Amino acid sequence: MTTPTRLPADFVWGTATASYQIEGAVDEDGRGSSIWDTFVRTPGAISDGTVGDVADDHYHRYAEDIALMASLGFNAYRFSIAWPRIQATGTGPANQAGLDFYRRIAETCHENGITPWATLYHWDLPQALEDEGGWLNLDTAAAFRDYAALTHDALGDVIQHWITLNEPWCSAFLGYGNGVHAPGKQVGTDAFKAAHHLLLGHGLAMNALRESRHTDSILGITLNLYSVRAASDSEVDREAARRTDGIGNRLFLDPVLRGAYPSDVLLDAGLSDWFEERSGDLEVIKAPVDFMGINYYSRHTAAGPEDGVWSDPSVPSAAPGSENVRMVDTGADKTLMGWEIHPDGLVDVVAMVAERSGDLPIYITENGAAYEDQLGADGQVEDEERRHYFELHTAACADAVEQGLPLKGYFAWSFMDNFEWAFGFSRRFGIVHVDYDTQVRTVKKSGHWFRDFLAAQQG
Ligand code: GBH
Repeated sequence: MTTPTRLPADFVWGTATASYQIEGAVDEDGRGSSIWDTFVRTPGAISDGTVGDVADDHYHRYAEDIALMASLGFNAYRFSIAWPRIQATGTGPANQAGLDFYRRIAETCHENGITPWATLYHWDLPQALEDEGGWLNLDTAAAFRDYAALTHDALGDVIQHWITLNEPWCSAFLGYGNGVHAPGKQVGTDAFKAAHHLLLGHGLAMNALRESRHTDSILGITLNLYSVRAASDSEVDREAARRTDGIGNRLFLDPVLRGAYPSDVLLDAGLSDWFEERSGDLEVIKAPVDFMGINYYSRHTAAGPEDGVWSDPSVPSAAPGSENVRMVDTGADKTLMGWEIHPDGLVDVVAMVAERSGDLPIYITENGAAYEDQLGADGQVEDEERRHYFELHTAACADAVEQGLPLKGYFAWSFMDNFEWAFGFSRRFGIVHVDYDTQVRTVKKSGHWFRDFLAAQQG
């Protein structure tokens, strides 16, 4: 892009966070424990051995945090609601103190001219539900519907935008496939069943929210999508790309938007019969959404097994059925996560969704980069690489809009440094630096860049 990026005046510009990554206060006001409270105490689960008990202490500092995002010029804030704050054990009546906290967040947003976007599930399942099988248990889908309905009923007057699930691929395949995320289980192809129960929970919640008294709510789901291509034209590499696209994209997009599972994916996993018996659930899963959310970070270049032999899909992996898929290093620049920087992939995934959903509004609900940040002696964080990443990806948003794709907004991940799941505090994604000893927030160069960029959008 040579011309400065300029998007429509009504384009949504936000930042995003998630409850367990920022809130802390894990024992306050009746919050129950979640699978992440348990998982972080499993030896070896978190690379730096840290836990999210305090994190960014956002539970107590939300007002200054929201004021800071407003001062940078953002007009939306995507946060998540911790299920165990609303229902300590995942079922039963709502905990008023939990609801009150999120009402304060929403009201503080409004006072600051920011539109609140609530995600109902960003991975912190109540531990009591995991004890009953978690997402492997069909009942969890109904429990999620009940939780979603009572939360939306209580807060629908101050929150209009709702996202049911964040990245069900991660919950299913990192939580129950390779076990890198909570609850840390490795159940082989049963991880596909977790995916189905998550999607069913989404559909049940969609229907419940749709029927509620808050008829002006705007409802959607967030998927992490893969911009995938084959490493070469060889049959085995094209097969690798098909499998990656199948599990990473089509397994979630097709049921939500077309009411059907991709048959090749079920066949790979040897689960066609299991899914056939549950095909009635697809009526629920395809409940119409008002928008689609996409979390986009990177492109994946897939190659197949060198010997051309596909292994048994019951071997634990992030994506059962794709054990032998190798992600090839193309030599492109990468972030500290090792994720390739490929801004055009953002346009690819928006186009992938638009192809299935027509004119439905699409939002990038997360996009961002981890880098090693140093707080300078002068109190500056010179995160030029992150600034550049955001410059490239906001320009890609402009490209998507220019191409006529229905992209309506963008949320930077993340507002501030936070607990990066299996990496603990060792990876920073914030446009605001957090000193975990003092809880002092310092706007990074990337944050200042956003402030100027957003001001120019208005000018
Ligand atoms: C998001 O997940 C989360 O929603 C957010 O909470 C988190 O902090 C943020 O990203 C940063 O990690 O195939 O080996 O290349 C993103 C999860 C990351 C899942 C990339 C798929 C591919 C790993 N995605 N990952 S690999």
